[in-house]
Amino acid sequence: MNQSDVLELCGDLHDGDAASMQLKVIKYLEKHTKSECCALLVVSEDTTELFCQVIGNKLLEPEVRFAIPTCCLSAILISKKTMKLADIGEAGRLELSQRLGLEVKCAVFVPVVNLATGSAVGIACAFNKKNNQSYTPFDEDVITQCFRYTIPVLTSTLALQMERKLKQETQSLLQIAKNLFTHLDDDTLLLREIMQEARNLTQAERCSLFLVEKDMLVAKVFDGNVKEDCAEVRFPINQGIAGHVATTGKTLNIKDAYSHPLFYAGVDKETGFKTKNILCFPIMDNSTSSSKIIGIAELCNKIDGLYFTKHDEEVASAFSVYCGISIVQSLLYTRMKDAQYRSKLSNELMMYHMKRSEGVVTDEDGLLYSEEVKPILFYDPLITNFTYSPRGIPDQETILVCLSMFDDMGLLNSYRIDKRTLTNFFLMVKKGYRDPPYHNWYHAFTVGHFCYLLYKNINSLNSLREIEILALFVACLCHDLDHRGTNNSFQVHSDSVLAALYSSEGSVMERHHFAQAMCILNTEGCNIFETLSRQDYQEVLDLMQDIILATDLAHHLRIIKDLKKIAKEGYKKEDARCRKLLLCLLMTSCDLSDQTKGWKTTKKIAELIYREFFTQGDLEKAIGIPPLEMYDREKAFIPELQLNFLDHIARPVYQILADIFPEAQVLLNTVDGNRNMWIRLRDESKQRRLSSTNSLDFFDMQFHSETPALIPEENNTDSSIKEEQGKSN
Ligand code: 9GA
Ligand code: ZN
Repeated sequence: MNQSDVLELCGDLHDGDAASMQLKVIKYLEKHTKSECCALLVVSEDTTELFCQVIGNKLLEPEVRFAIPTCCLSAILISKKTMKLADIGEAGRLELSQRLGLEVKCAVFVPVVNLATGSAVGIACAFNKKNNQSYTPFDEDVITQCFRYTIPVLTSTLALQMERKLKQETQSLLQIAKNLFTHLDDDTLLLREIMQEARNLTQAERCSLFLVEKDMLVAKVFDGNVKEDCAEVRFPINQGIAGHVATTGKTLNIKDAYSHPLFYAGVDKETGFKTKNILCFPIMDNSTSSSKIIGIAELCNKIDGLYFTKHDEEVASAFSVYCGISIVQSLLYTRMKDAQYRSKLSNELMMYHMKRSEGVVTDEDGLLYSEEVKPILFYDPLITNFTYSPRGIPDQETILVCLSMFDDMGLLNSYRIDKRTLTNFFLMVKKGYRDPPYHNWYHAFTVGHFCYLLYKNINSLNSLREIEILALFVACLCHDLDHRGTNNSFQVHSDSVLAALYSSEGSVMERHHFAQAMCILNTEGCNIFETLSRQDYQEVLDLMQDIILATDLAHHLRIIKDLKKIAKEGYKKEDARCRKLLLCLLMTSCDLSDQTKGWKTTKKIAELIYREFFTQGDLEKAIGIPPLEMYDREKAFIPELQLNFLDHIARPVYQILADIFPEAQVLLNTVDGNRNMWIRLRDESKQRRLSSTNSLDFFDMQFHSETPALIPEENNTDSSIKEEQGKSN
């Protein structure tokens, strides 16, 4: 043997590519052992297989692989001794001939040992020595010597190649993750994608995917070529190979399906598919701290190979993480969409019934649409006075009065709003109120009317832009839509749906009132703003939102300092922020305007308010929350509470209003008049309370929720009160 030949070979191994290096080594061996062909079988990284990438001058793609435990050559790896063809027997000869694609007539197998570790890293094979000669110890020596010098560079190149392959796989996994995450909106497509990617990754012929549903495994989507349009398949979670994986959570890599006790051959018989080996792995939901099995993937028949490798198991386990995430997300997405549709549907249904239900848009109401809008004074010559309480206007007339007020403010004309649409809108808003004692349509109507009073009685309000007037008036009518007679704190503490929707932003009810207003505007035939330009449309909605949110006392308390500053320094109509604050103040003065009417109205309103408050208090007691004093019919002392409310909330509002607009001074005077009445009542009640109570005093209602009697009625000249009494009795 020529040492310089080996050296020359070594010098030539600079390719950096394992296959072409092997080609050179094998060519060298063939030449120096005078063989028809040579091959190198390399032990896989996990030491379970021998693989062959090159045979003779042929590159094998894919590589040919032998399972070490069953391979006829495995004895060589253990003994590290050379063997001849005779040593592996006829069966071995046939196996090699078949798998390597040549007729083996004579052979020598030499172990390739890593001298550093002493372990066998491969087997060099020389086949069919030319001229029908046999292999000699000299040939064996040629082979051993050759590898002695080439094996370091060969193994490191193979390792490098492995590394590169891993890197590529990681990258393709990431690409797959990206693909999976783009199908989160369609679970059928997602499952198909998962199955296809799983097959590609592991080189499997077939993939089945089962989702865990209660105690069943369910397959709804099937692999491309099998069972095209089949209904779903389901079986108990403890059945078969998939069932085993679903219950243990451990991957099963089955090399020979038919010899596995859990394998059920029935499906093969039915489909004509021949299952050889199976890689079955769980798909977990790791979204919560306790991970849960949500699905099973079953891969069948490794293509062009023996069975699934340890490496395939690893790839599958990485892949299954992405599957888990995407399936969980997709299911969440579907559920979310579902909830969205449900809520949309219930809104539509609600709107439908609001429009259709009797008494709203009936024939008698035809006049609502046909007649001209009447001048506002037609309804009452005093209707434009601050002292007028609109609570006396009959229920059926309120819509017509709204139309007249709207028209009288010039809004119908300015915005070319369709009268029919406006009527629909008002009707819908009216219908949008429930019937608690206080927060009903009459409250909204009086608040809207007070807005109209401000417009009529305060000259300098024409410094507001018309769109601001429009937004304020519409917001007044909408500002308590769908009120349930309970406050924000109650929503939160009773875990209401509204709290779930809005509690993170605060102003729970107010956000709901605005959302309801939007809902009405989005109902066909009710969008009074449809004729507005895009810009005006956006602005009027923004204004409405700000104004409605300003009816939350918490908001008012946040801005009261700024309002007081405006009162002191004067209102600058050019300043946008100043105008916004003013709109908030105007809204709150509308909301509390019952306090600016005569004593009878004020008193009546107190009764309605406390009936509503005490009902909430009863509900709070029922769910184990101690109510605040003013909600507790057993603790509240009404005159004292009213004085507190007037002194700290209502009076300052009208004080600021009067500071800015002198015309509003009369309002403050009335509030003060009512305040004096509450002082009298407080002092009288205190005396009466000491001298044991009379059944007709207003504490009655605190103890008997169903008896609304409050204070003995005075002789009534204000027509407005009669209506309200009719309602409450
Ligand atoms: N604390 C005291 C009282 C009202 N009398 C009391 C009234 C509304 C309101 C906007 C929470 C609380 N309250 N309410 N409220 C009233 C009449 N009365 C007596 C003891 O109309 N209250 C509406 C509001 O904020 C703002 F910014 F306008 F001032 C504050 C209160 C109601 C019913 C929503 O509280
Ligand atoms: Zn209100």
